[in-house]
Amino acid sequence: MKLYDLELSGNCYKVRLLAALAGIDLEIVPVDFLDGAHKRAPVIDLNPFGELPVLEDGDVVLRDSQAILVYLGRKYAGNQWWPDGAAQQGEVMQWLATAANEIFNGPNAARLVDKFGYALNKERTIEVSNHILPLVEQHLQNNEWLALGRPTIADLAVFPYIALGWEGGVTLEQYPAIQAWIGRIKELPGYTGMPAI
Ligand SMILES: N[C@@H](CCC(=O)N[C@@H](CS)C(=O)NCC(=O)O)C(=O)O
Repeated sequence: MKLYDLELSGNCYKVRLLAALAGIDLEIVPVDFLDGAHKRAPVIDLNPFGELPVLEDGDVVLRDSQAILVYLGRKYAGNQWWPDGAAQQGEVMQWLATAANEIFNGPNAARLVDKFGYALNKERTIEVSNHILPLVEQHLQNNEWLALGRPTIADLAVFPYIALGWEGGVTLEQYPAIQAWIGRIKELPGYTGMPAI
């Protein structure tokens, strides 16, 4: 099973992290992102959106880190990381949506501006971050994990760009419960990091 990967991408890291924690074998295929290799064949043929990560598992080809977490969790990790029940899936899913919306447009986008020079509205990235981080903090003041009272792919989807936000000027001093949660994630057996986390 191949993961078309960029080491500095938090979206790719989510997938590498689940694989490490759940003992899933991944062949990492590094993509020369700076040279635009994700916009050319063969990667663009696998993902016409021109984005990483992309997972190739035999005939199954998937884009989007959240979708890949669901697939790997369901297919290769029992129901520990992605649960079976409808209510439980909904509970996890609401955080996957948060990862793809507020976290993507907040801390992730702030980092894209500062670290990679993307021409995005930096002020807006800070506004979005200042909206979502207090909500995550409030949730984690009363819960050890984002969903189901245990580590799930909800945590793996939301955590990377919150932890990387400092590279975009989004720091966590005001958020002790988030800091403690990041500490708990780092203690999970099999945990692996990425540059800047
Ligand atoms: N919703 C996608 C977003 C993926 C995404 O934005 N990936 C970035 C790298 S982290 C990318 O490939 N961007 C394309 C570009 O900037 O040219 C996911 O969660 O995987």
